[in-house]
Amino acid sequence: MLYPQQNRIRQALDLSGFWQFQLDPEGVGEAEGWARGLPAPRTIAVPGSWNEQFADTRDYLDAAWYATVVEAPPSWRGQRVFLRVGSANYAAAVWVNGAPVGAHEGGHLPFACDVTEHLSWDGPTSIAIRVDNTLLPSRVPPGAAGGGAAGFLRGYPATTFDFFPYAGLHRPVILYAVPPLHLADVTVTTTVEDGTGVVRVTARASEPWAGAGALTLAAETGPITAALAFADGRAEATLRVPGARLWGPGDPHLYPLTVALHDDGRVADTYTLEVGIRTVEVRGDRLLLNGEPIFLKGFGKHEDFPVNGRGLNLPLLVKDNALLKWIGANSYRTSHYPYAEEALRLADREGILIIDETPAVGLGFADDEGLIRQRREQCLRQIDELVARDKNHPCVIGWCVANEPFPAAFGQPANEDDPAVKIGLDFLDALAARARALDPTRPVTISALHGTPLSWLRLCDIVCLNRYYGWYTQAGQPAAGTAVLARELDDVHAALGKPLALTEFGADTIAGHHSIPPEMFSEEYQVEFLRGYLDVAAARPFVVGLHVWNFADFKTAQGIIRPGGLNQKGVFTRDRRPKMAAHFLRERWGGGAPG
Ligand code: GCB
Repeated sequence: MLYPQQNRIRQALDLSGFWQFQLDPEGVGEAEGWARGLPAPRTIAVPGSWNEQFADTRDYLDAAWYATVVEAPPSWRGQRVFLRVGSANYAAAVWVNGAPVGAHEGGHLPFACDVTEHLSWDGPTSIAIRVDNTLLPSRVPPGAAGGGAAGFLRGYPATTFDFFPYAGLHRPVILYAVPPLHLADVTVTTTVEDGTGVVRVTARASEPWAGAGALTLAAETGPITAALAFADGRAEATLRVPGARLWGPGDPHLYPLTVALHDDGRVADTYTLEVGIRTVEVRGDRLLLNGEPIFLKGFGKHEDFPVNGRGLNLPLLVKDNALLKWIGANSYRTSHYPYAEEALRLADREGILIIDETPAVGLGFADDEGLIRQRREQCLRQIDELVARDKNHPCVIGWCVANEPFPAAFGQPANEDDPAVKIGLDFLDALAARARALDPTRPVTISALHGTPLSWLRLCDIVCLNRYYGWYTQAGQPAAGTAVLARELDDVHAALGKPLALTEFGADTIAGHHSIPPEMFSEEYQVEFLRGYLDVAAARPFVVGLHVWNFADFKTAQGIIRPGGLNQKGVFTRDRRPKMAAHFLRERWGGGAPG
């Protein structure tokens, strides 16, 4: 699905702003006709989570309705008009002028409804979106009821995951118009042959159409063009860019590529993408970017900020990227769900490498078979939607298809003969295979918990490990923790011969709390803890990445291990002030000037 674009042919109207809002705890809205107007609305901001905008909605996760009105421009008549919801967490149903136009499950990926037949052309059109984020064991991520997650994580609200279950319309809602015959999809892949960038483009039309089109790539030496010949609605062409500037953290050069569809000799539709020419590859136990070994320095993050909740926050994206540069990081993982498309577009421009993760966190395999089947279907759908959304971003260097799946009991070492291990293997194999089938150009991984069966790790191109030796185990003894870590990394590498990355390691740290000798929760302890992990990794060339957990403190459910309802493993506070560890990492990673 192409991100809506405003150009001379395509029109897009961003409906971000103040909407009407009403909770529907009894689930009566549909029967009572709320799709045509809310009986007792209040005002809410979109995008944004509803949890922090009002006092009475903080822990509310059941159904709620959003409503607004819009006047469709008369010039759009005769076009096809779609309503695109960037992120409705978790399930959504949409009505236009009271008529149902679509529904979607899965909180972090966009969906679009064709609303052409339902718009008013001589007055306002009403839009209503019902969203609910009820924590159900059949959903992904699963809610705690019936799930097998760790009891200590089971706070309030009852999540199986360690972040607050923010709910609502988290990203822009956009009304957009395209011609009846239009470009429905574009796929770009790049390789490099003897310094020449090879850009392969596949374009798909909205119908099985035959006709012509064109590609134009704006190279520094002038436009490079190719003709497109559509047959059955599909066309392919290859562009060659001699002496291409390869995209990477040092020079994130983007080439504008315009795809045009010609009907009766005129441009019927056109769409422009920013293309980064680069290759990503796993060779032996190394990760290569543009044929050279690359070491990932960075973080697991969250979309999280006071008041906005998980809502798109453009200044925060800019600020966070500046802090990544300041600290000397070159990458992050979209833990534990796909981030806003705007984040990826910024990362494309700034040369930040991203491991793109699906919402598959908190999956256990000792549950009811029916539940596991439902989650599997949902996980596969989410991979389809994620790859469709993000495949053209050069910043995306890998797909992470699950975070910390666990066989029977969370965190317990697994026995390969355990039936839950086999069920999990089959499940995760299907996810990895789906990602590879959709996109053979990027490595696939799983971020794996301590005790994950080797058979599951074998599914990964890069083995990503989340480890907390010196925190959840070997508590208070960072050196004992790193000794365990060193042994385990050597064992896993000897068994699999693949590149390893530590995609989580960290210690909760209360900003301003100090102690000598270092004690848990102090800033000194966080530095000692991180230093130990960095040293172990530095001595092992097969470790190709270090992502500290976490970039910044973030909100969680309330529970006994999360004072203030915060996970405080950030090296920045929630409002982005550096802890001692941030300065330590900057020194180790050779950070830059304040951005
Ligand atoms: C993990 C999870 C992450 C948690 C983290 C922690 O393993 O992947 O979501 O926040 O541990 O701090 O406990």
